[in-house]
Amino acid sequence: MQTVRIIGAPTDYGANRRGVDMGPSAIRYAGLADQLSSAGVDPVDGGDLSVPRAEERDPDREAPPAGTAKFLRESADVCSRLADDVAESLAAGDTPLVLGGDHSIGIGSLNGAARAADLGAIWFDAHADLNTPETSPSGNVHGMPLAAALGYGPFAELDWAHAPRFREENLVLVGLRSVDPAERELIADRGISAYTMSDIDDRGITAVVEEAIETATDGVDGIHVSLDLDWLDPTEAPGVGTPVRGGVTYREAHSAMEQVADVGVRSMELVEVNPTLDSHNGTAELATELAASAFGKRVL
Ligand code: 4U7
Ligand code: MN
Ligand code: MN
Ligand code: MN
Repeated sequence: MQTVRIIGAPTDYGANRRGVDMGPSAIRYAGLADQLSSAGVDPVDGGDLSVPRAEERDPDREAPPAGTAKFLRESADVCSRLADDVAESLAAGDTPLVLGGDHSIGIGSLNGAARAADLGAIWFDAHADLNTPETSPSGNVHGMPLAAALGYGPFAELDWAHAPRFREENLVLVGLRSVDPAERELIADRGISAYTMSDIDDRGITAVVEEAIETATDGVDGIHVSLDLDWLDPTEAPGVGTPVRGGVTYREAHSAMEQVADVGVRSMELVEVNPTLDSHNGTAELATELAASAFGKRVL
């Protein structure tokens, strides 16, 4: 039986507001272990990484100098430990499931995954997360993980974050509807595979995800799935810090996760669940259901 190793990364250093650090608790409380068991995998909970509270760290977080990232050092510290845990769990033959926390932790999970296996990645998100401190309109690191994973920006210079990295050709963004000018330029210049909500409108979720899987898996051993809950429409997932109208529906999200399950998910993260903005823990619950679909849960 496939062992899914749950790793909590309760950060909110990278987000635009507090509360997303409660994500791992909320997702567990919503029944993650039972959902995974019902998907036919064996969940093993490795607990949470220890993450000092933001207030203890940087009273100036609201006003960082332009062109810098808020909590860069703190984010890098968590990500370096997370990368070790992800790499270790893959090396042991397990499937890491990282619970965020804000999406800055993607820097750690992608780095750890790339160290231990040759993978592609599908980034399900309303946003491109391709900023660097120089291009970011906000200074928030949760808008930078994909750029960092590809070697852009200051994270790439950290000792632990050196290559191996994900290859740009095996990286696919799905569901975009909020992209900053510099991100748009990077996608065009580098020819990064990206599907907007309009592509999903035109072609349907199944065709888009099928193509995304083909690209992500081309020449590698499997995929990492990064699921930012703001990928879904805010009516389905209100408990996120940066909601954007016009996201995928509940059924489209499940359908996409069922498709990735068919090729096999080697590594996954569920990020950006913010319980302080949620309604009756519904977004956390949705995250558990989508994880179950991604690990093979079926009705019949
Ligand atoms: B998330 C943003 F400007 N692009 O960089 C930024 F719109 O992990 C949002 O996808 C980033 O939720 C959202 O701050 C990061 C903004
Ligand atoms: Mn994101
Ligand atoms: Mn997002
Ligand atoms: Mn967000």
